Amino acid sequence: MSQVKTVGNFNIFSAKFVKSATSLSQLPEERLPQIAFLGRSNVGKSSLLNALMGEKNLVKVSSTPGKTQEINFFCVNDAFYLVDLPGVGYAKVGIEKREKMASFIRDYVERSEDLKGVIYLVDIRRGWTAMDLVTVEGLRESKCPVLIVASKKDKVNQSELRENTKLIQKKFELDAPPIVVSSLKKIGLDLLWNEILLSVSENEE
Ligand SMILES: Nc1nc2c(ncn2[C@@H]2O[C@H](COP(=O)(O)OP(=O)(O)O)[C@@H](O)[C@H]2O)c(=O)[nH]1
Ligand SMILES: [Mg+2]
Repeated sequence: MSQVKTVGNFNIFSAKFVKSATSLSQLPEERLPQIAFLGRSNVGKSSLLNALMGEKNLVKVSSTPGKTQEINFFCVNDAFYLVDLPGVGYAKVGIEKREKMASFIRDYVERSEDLKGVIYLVDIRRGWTAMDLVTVEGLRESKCPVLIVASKKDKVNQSELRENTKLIQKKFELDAPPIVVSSLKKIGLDLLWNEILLSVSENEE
């Protein structure tokens, strides 16, 4: 029953959906390090979580953008949580709901003591919006480690890849070019797992 999966160099003994939360009182009871995935709706957060965990449908990939309204927790190897956050700034859900979601995400980021970092996704082909820049700035201000990752590598050719990687590095003021991944083609998952494992093991007694 318990089949070990290997993604990149990382062995996954178990990957489970734990719970959905729509308020801070609903966070998982078990205290484990958390790594959260954030970015605009449709940028590929849920697909990336599935790819990282070697799953196809554990995380729901919605055909309706902006539908995920809750924070979903997935536990890997009974050791840490990967957290699927709702897409930021999706226009069609209405200003009130959007504000509510934004403040819930902000509260979660500021108050979750177990949050070790946020992986912020930007579509390599579509690039960023002002909303992305503001959100990342906000995370940095609240002292939350942010890793910018560019998604959907399979959608660009070599020259677009070079160009857009450079632009993202510059715009988000990164010391090094962002990791570029493709959930579809399973590219870059090894690099990303390395970063995640570093973050969840930091400050471990
Ligand atoms: N070509 C390509 N499409 C992707 C990739 N990752 C996600 N998608 C597609 O982008 C859409 C949004 O993906 P989803 O994971 O639901 O994004 P989320 O809203 O950020 O959770 C879906 O149609 C996915 O199939 C990728 O690496 N390559
Ligand atoms: Mg999603």
